[in-house]
Amino acid sequence: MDKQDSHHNQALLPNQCGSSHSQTIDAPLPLVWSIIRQFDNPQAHKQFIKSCTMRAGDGGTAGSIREVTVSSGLPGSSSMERLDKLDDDKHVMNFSIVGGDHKLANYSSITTLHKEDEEEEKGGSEKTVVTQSYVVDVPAGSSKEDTCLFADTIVGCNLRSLAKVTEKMAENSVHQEVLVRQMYC
Ligand code: A8S
Repeated sequence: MDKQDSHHNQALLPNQCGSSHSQTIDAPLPLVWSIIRQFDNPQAHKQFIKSCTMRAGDGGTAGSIREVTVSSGLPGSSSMERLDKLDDDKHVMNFSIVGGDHKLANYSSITTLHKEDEEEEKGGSEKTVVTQSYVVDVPAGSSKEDTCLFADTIVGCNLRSLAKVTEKMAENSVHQEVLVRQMYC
């Protein structure tokens, strides 16, 4: 078991639900991390975000608070979110929802990155595994299944969007290198 997996073993209270998602991305870890770590710019990889405004801190330190507004058509419209942890060495980021106009009370999410172990292709592309898990209260009148299904759908969309964005960036930087080599070698 990987050391980082311990981050994803969050204890659940009886009125809570949660789950964990992993996504393998065909892009190097530093690139993926550079996108994830931008607490003040979640729209760089998340879907459904209309705007993000910092309400406290600069987004680079724990305690920073952002207010996001989301696309219409979703059950919520805005969310106040606090950065709990941003570890540039271990590649761990942790945030909690602390308010807003939606049903995800006490939502807390943790994202960790690690390099995919692949011995096969040396000099080939580097892959990154992103694991994101969350815990959230089940609202009165709702079931665990429905609450998790909703959060899982959003988390899944966001992870696929992160993969798409960073894979495109990785691909472009390879093209760039080829161009530079063609010009100078
Ligand atoms: C995240 C995860 C989630 C965000 C949810 C689950 C949310 O931003 C959206 C719609 C809602 O109704 C709730 O990592 C809320 O952001 C997209 C506004 C919180």
